[in-house]
Amino acid sequence: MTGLVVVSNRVADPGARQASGGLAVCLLDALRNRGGMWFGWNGQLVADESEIAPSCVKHGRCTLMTIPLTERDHREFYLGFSNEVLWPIHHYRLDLAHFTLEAAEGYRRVNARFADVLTPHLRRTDLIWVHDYHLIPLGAELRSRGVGNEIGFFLHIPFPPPEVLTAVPEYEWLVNSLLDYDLVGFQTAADHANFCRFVCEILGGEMISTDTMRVSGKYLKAGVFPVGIDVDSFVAMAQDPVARRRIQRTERHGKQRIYAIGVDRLDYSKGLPEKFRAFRRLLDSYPEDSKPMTLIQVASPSRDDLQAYIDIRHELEAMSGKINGAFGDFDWTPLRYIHRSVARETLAVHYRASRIGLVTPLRDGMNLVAKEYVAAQDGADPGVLILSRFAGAAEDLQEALIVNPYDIDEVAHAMRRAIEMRKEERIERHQALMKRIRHHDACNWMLSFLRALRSCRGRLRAKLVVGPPLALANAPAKLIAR
Ligand code: GDG
Repeated sequence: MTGLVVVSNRVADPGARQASGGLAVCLLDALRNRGGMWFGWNGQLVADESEIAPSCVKHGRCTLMTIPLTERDHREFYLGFSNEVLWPIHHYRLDLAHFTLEAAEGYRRVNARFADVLTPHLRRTDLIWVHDYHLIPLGAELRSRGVGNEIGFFLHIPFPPPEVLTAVPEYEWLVNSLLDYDLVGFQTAADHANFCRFVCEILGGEMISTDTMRVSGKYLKAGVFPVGIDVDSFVAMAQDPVARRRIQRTERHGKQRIYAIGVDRLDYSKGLPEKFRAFRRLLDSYPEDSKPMTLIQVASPSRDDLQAYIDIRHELEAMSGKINGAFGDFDWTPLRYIHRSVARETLAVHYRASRIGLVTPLRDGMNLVAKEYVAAQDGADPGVLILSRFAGAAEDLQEALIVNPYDIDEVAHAMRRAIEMRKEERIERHQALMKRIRHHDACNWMLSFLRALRSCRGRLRAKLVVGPPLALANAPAKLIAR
């Protein structure tokens, strides 16, 4: 029977099922049902490569295999290339990218090591599914070790147009390495179109059909697989009576308020300073006699050893202090800024208690918070989702109030509109959004990707021209030599 092998930078913890997102739960269930393995970094650091040994833990038919990284790997592969080059560039932030040859080499080295460790554990019939920007060249590394299995890759973050990508030194090599996968999946049609443009305009490939391309004698499928959530688990969590009672107790002591909620990793791509500015604009223009409005912003800590993340944290702390200082009162804190991770159930209940879900990233692959907010609403009296046009989710969730997050007047106006919106319109919009998030839920995402990958079996491989793996053949001399 075909087994599934999932590879990602970090591996989900099956013991923390409740805390995990829908994607992790879905993948773990699939691994348990069909048998398989999840391979990745265990989050630990060791001083030297000689200390790296894989450790395997069995959970029924699913094996979790993990390895540590060295401190140097962490600096070069994880922080350096993945998060200081690929993350900013893929989020259109060329100004924040810091490229060094050491980081690029560390990236290649760790991908090669992942392939070395994984290859002996693969069976011929396994389907291999590689995730995200940390592991773009892993497929090419596996091919160079003789792995002929179907290998798919899914990019969770945006794929920018060639005009942005070509600014990265080594990018041609990197995108070339994607050609060794059988299937490459993207969040949105816009990302898919950008990738097709890159392959055709920069690499000289051609489209054979809407989802198949040929480049240098190789065939590759690329498709759109929008990530979703486990809708029912969020519906259930949002109605949890214990958590609800806790919120009601807190609120009883305060005046009746209107809440808006934002939940984001503290990342510059999420548009948090712009969101705070828009909120301030709303407070400035708010009629005196209306109910006080409170924005709850959870900004969970993320990559806080990188300067760009430290800078934005300081900026947000200063902004929230200024807003509360200028507008707050003895019984009102307009902005509740929470810089720590909050339990998932608590998030769900707060989503439900908030009239507005404020999801305004400057750029985002999909954005699951938008879908979680919709799932958590009371269908009989739902809140309103305000969604950035630059989140992948906006391609589908058209019944949200779609805004330009850079335009703080537009966002402030959308908040006013959400507060004043009649219940009938809110219900109508919510029903349409629920249909959409159910249609593209976490399990559909996984099943449709795996179906497409399985359908590559033999079909594309048979057309392969025998020769050295393209990605390695084209690797920049300086990268190979060093
Ligand atoms: C990447 C892409 C793409 C956040 N704070 C807390 C918490 N969260 C949870 C949310 C949500 C998840 O983390 C965040 O998911 P997003 O999709 O919003 O964003 P990224 O983390 O940037 O994810 C993104 C995603 O991959 C999937 O492909 O959609 O575009 O950037 O589930 O609820 N969860 C808990 N406490 C928090 O404080 N428990």
